[in-house]
This record gives sequence, C-alpha cells and structure tokens, in this order.
Amino acid sequence: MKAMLEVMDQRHLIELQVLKDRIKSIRKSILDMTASTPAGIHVGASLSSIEVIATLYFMKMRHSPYRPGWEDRDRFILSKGHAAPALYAVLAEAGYFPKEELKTLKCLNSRLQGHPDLRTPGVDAPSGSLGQGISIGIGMALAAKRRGSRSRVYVLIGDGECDEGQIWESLMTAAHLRLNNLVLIVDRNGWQLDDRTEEIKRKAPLKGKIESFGWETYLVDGHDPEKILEALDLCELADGPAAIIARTTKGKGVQFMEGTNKGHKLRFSNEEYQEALTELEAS
Ligand SMILES: Cc1ncc(C[n+]2csc(CCOP(=O)(O)OP(=O)(O)O)c2C)c(N)n1
Repeated sequence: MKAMLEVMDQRHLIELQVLKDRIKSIRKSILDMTASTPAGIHVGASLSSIEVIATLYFMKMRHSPYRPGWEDRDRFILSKGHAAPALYAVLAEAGYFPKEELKTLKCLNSRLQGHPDLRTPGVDAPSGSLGQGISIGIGMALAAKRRGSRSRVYVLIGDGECDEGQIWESLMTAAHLRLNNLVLIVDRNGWQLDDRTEEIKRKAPLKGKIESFGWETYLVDGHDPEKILEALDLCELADGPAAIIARTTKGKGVQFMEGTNKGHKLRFSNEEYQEALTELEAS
C-alpha cells in the first residue's frame, strides 16, 4: 500500500512539473501577444490568472479539444473577459487551435477578439461586460443537473468585478439552488482599472462575505498550482456552490508590472519585451 501511494505521489509530481512547464510556455505566449498586438492588451490581468486557468484545463476539467461541443464536458467561464489572452493561450496550449493563430489577436475577422466570443473553439461563454459570469454559470450548472450530467462549471471573476451588484445577486441564487456543481474563483490581485480595489470600494473581508452568502470558501496562493488543485478537489465535496479566493499578483512574472497597475492595458516596447523574456527564461 505504502509503495502504491509513493508511486501515485511521484506521478502527481511529474504531472505538476508538466503543468509548470506548460504555464511557462503560456506565459511566453502572452508576452508575445503583448508585443505583437498594436491595440495593447490586458496583460496584467492575464498574467495574474494563468495558474488558475491552466490548472483547471490541464489538471481538473473534463474536456476535449477534439470535441469542443461535447455536451457533458465541464465548462469554464472567464467572467473577467478582458483577460482573454490568458484563456486563448491556454486553449492553444491544449490544442483547440494552432498557437500560430495567437498572432491574430484583435485583428479584423480573427477568431480571437479582445473579449471571449463563441466563435473561438473551446470558449464556452461570451464575456467582457463584467458581473455576468456567475449568472451564466448558474444556468449551465442547473441545466447539467436537470439532464443528469456530471458536468461541472467553473467561473473566474476579478476582485474589482465584485463592484457589480449582479455578482451578489448570483451568489445568493446559486446558494439557494444548492448548485454543488458550480465553482467560483476570484482573482484577488488587489487592483482594478483605476486604483487598488480597497481604495475604489472595500471588498475585505471577501472570504467572509462570500461565505455569508452560503458558499463554502477557500483562500489559496493563486500562483501555486498544487494549492489551487487541492482547493478545487475540496470544492467537489461541498454540499452547495463553492468558491476559491486566489491571492495573485497583477502582472505576475514581469518585474516592472508586478504589484502595480502598469499592465492594466499595455503594448510592450521592444526593450520591455526583451526584459520580460529574459526574466521568464531565468525563472
Ligand atoms: C460592466 C463593465 N464595466 C466596466 C468595464 C471596463 N473594465 C474593464 S477591466 C476593468 C477592471 C476590472 O478589475 P478587476 O475585476 O479587478 O480585474 P483585473 O484587471 O484587476 O484583473 C473594468 C472596469 C467592463 N468591462 N464591464
């Protein structure tokens, strides 16, 4: 038995190492998009969400790039739709479309627009207008239950996004419906468009607030895939909807952005791109 557990532990470690390598590759894709897209992208918000989205797609969700329309797949809703580059980079890494296509981000007629759209293979819900993702997730989770499907629904929101009243209405509804196939993840990077989240409108104590709406809630380091995975596993045991507050850094991995709001919307200069690449390679 002990030997078997050790083998399983080793397998888990190997999987986590593969995931970390993929995360590095995804981070590189985002840096490339930041350099190549003339319009500028929400790079800070994208870099803060990578570990969460990648852990979901590569370690947790049941999905298939060969059958994007498979009815019983798990669903992911990027409610903070401005972080679309992170989702596109993960989907490309997972094989939903060629990585080469990432170069067409925000181009006319491209399948990769500035915010998620159903024309992109692998995108489960359109988003961009903040506040709506949990409501969409409730519909999907309820539909899955009604057709007896094992499908689970994951929604990622921003902490600034919590200013939207619809977030709190949907939290109340999901708890009322006891949707134990719905998981919310909050990207708690501490910044929103204009300033720090706590300066614009205080969110703390966010965990207590979400719990008080009837959600089992966990707090994790949002850049540690192992911890994210542990929390996602716990969410599966909840009687109702469950939430994870992922403590993250906006602009994670690029020093001149980290802990600031410089990367809220940005296009890299050549020098910035080179600096970011050097940092990534050294990481
Ligand atoms: C309804 C709505 N209002 C305003 C915006 C413009 N907007 C885009 S990103 C953003 C800030 C969101 O902050 P947060 O959720 O903390 O995301 P972060 O970029 O910090 O990850 C805002 C206000 C929007 N997309 N939707």
